[in-house]
Amino acid sequence: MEYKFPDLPYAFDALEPYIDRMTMEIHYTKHHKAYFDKFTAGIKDTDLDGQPLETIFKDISKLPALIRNNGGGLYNHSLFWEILSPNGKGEAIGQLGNAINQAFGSLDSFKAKFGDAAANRFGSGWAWLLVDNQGKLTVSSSPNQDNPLMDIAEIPGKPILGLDVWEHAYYLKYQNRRPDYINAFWNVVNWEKANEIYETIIG
Ligand code: MN3
Repeated sequence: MEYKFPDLPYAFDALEPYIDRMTMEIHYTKHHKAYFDKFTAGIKDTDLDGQPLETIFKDISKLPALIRNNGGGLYNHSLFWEILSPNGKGEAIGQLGNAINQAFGSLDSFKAKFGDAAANRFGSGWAWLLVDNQGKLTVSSSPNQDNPLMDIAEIPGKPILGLDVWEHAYYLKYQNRRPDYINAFWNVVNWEKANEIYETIIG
């Protein structure tokens, strides 16, 4: 397969006022693009070239940091853009909505738990909603550009929602106020897409 730098599914200013235009533009065209370029350059002359990222992540502990950091950056941002939407604001729907209620008690208690994971991730990283390897819906966070698909993950599994808590994701608008950015995130979550991902995972 050929690696793809995905289109942004909406305009740079579509998530205003929750995520500002300039942050989106720099985040997508500079940060995400750099992960893509460095990953594709780094993987090119190895025998893993063309392998799906999910396959590469299963053995990431044996691979160079360049592949881990940039492959993670490529995957994580591709998912991130997909689970955001200017038509967010909704409630978790479908089978995912039911599973969230079952696993966390309510959507609000899920948001609190996910928000804690995002706020307490020291330095740069991501917060995740994932299905763990026992099939259970759970919350985790990871440093840098690691993710739950990697063999080094604290809680391995399949990601549904990821929230980027690197300062480059929020500093222009929110500066040191990461919790405000986390709260704003809930206004732009694409629950339809999240449910689609969940239903694909559980088959
Ligand atoms: Mn980022």
